[in-house]
Amino acid sequence: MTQKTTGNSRRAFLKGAALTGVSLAAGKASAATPDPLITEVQPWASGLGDGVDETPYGLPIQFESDVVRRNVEWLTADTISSINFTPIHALDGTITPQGCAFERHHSGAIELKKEDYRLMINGMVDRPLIFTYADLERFPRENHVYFCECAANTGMEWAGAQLNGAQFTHGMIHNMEYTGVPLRTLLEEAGYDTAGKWVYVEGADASSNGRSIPMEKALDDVLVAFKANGEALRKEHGYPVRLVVPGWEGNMWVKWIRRIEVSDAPVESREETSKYTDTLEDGTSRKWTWEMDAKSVVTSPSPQSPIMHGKGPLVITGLAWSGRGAITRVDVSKDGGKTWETARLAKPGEKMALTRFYLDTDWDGEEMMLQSRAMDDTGYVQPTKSQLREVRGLNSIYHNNCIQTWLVRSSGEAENVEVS
Ligand SMILES: Nc1nc2c(c(=O)[nH]1)N[C@H]1C(S)=C(S)[C@@H](COP(=O)(O)O)O[C@H]1N2
Ligand SMILES: [Mo]
Repeated sequence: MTQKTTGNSRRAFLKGAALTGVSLAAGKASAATPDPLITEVQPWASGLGDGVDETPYGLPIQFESDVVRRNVEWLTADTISSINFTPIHALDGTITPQGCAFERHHSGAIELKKEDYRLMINGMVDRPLIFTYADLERFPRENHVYFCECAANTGMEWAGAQLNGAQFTHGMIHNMEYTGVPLRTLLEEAGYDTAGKWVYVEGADASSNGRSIPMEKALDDVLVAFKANGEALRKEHGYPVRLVVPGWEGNMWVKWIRRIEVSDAPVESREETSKYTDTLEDGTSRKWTWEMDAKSVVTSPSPQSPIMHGKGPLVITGLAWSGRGAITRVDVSKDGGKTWETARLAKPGEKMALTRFYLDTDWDGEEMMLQSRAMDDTGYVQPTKSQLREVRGLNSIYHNNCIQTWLVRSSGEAENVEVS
């Protein structure tokens, strides 16, 4: 037997709920009509539920089975060198469960046992070293929450509104609490040469996904992480060990990390030349665009999360983040950027982590052009699409952090549209 929530019961609940700040104009109806969900004994109260060991490792209840990663088939030739998207339209808070956090692989997700895991540090060091997984666990560790955003997130939207859903336009992002050892600690253990201005990091998968990272960043906040949200990394996120490079493009977060070489020059690998550079209007390309600029998106209402309840109290919510610091303010517009209201941040913004914002509002049932605009503690303001195009032209893919617009119709349905 399946559980059903009727419109009636939700209204009844809203009637009884003490909400502040908004008047519940929409929550009238029912009380006179008896609600069988209240007045009759239901099947789930007439017998016993599952015992404690029914699912030794739990999964979401069946009614939530549509809250999953999804890919866009035409984007890539196969699923091995491909990407899928976090269902951000259906999540709340800021922590992304590993089970639905987007995946990006260049040669598939590999299966690597802890026993077979090795991490080598070589190059300009006093003592080239090889660490086992057990070795890494003996260094002092830290916990930090950071977002990881693929530089290609929102990349398909450069020329015009394309994908119909926040999951697809903005879902190449996840935000987890990582446990790991600062890379600095391991570099010090190896005795890095101060003339070494770069480290080259590579993974154990066939693609290796090698990237050059300036030594200054390597010594600052980069983590060699082995836990995410309290548990072991999932295979698809780099089990048993991945690099965490706070605020910088996802491509540098090398999974299944196996080697770190200290050098005096960058390698200029495939991933930092032919890929992950930004072609400008005159045909030249920007490189070393590591930081992810401040960005935000309304996650609900949005095309996959339409308004179902008609006019009246409406919670508009979304996510904001900046690779350069903490989010200080998010504004929401209902009229395509003509006027703005300042949203409520669920918690003060934290450096290089997702921030949840809410605008608790009363919807008049009229069409809206919903936008959000993030600001960070460097004073940076998220640009409009035309502001971004003025600087970057139309040839770019990566690092598209422009303001997103959802057209919300009076029916409550929403659609991806462009307001430049
Ligand atoms: N070894 C290795 N590391 C990798 C990749 C890869 O294919 N191989 N993909 C990179 C890219 S492009 C991104 S955006 C992030 C994605 O991390 P996720 O799969 O945990 O979401 O991992 C990066 N690290
Ligand atoms: Mo990426």
